[in-house]
Amino acid sequence: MIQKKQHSLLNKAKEASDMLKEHIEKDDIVRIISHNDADGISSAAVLANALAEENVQFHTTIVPRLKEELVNQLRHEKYDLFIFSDMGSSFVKELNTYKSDVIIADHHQVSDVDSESNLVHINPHLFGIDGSKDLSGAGSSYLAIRDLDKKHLAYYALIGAFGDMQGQYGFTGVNKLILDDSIESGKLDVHEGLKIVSKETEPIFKSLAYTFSPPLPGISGDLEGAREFLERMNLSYGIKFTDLEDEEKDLLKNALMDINPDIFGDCYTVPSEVPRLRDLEEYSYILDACGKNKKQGLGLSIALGEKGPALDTAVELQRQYRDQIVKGLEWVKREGPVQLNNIQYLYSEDKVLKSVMGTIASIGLSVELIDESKPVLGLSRLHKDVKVSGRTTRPMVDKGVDLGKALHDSSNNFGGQGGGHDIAAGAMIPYEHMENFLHLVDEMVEYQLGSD
Ligand SMILES: [Mn+2]
Repeated sequence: MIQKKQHSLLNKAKEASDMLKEHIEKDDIVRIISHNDADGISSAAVLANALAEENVQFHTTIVPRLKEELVNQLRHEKYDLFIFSDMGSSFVKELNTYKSDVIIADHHQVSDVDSESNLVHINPHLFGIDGSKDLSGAGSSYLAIRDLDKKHLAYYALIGAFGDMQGQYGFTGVNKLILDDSIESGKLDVHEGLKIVSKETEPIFKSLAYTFSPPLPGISGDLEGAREFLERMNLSYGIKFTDLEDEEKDLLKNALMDINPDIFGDCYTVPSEVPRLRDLEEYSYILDACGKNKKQGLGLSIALGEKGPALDTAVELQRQYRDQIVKGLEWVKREGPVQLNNIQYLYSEDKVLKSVMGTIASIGLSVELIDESKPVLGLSRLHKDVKVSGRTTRPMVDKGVDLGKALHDSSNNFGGQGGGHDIAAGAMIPYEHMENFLHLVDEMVEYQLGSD
């Protein structure tokens, strides 16, 4: 069954590769539109790298959200092929009416509009495959170029998967197939080790405090907690992990595994990359930091091979971003979320907190600063609107919670927009309706839990 679904998806992807080949032969310039998060930037990167290798020119735009306005504007641009990656699945109706060819390589929820002959739509949901854990946007994008003999680019799809929190507990489904491609290409190395970040670049207390997945309760996001933890073992917290003696590494490994056994496991590295980008999960965090700081172009240029000062700038953005998350988690620890009956939410007008609200909602949940028995919404006000990021846990989804649906329906009710996955979703709503919106989401989650 699973094999059959994958097979149908791969057939669809082959149609995209065939469409691409036609345009490559005609020397067309390809227009790429992608999303500004780590997955979206990785999606653009896998496509752009493939096109560059074929000596095809491309023009890329990376946006925070695909709006109808942009979709209607793009149709007037004189390109023969448009590729929408990590987005586009909700605009099949509009894209069907383009005069040019279109490829959508997405993994978000789909509407039930059939594609016209100018459009190839790659999306795991169309084939009964779960796009929240088995394939990312970058994965869909990779599938679109896979048939052009591009297995050496497969690791970008894994970076995207990490960006969408799909690889943290191992790769499954189509992601596993992509992992195998990547290993087969000789680019990727998989080995067991401690899954802590910046092992070669940061003092160890920071490596620990900046490790959010797997979560280390009491240490993740807590510089003080991380320092005390190391001091209790008489380990010097100021040196890098790679500078520890072997027996110190073992001591640390055992102590960390007592907190969370998942901290020791498969590490995915690309040895041919520069040290800072060698670990794929960390690569995704750097792209994420670029996107969050509206420097998506910088992220893309790094993924297209630019290093040196560009990478230094990105690493500095990552450093600032990590500091903001730590500040945010300290705030969560102090204040805690506001409780409704079936959901809880975080809201602040503080400029720094606002910018990381979705992230701290998600990390707060995983490091057990936030009670996981209720979905959490992170709310940040942007002028007249409020941006909502919702997160819950797999056990809550198993009990019936579907945040994508709850946020979609509730936001529509108040003139907003929303949607996403069952476990993670987002919305944009008018600020004036925030209170009512929250109560409606609360009721919907109650209904979802009760009706199961
Ligand atoms: Mn994505």
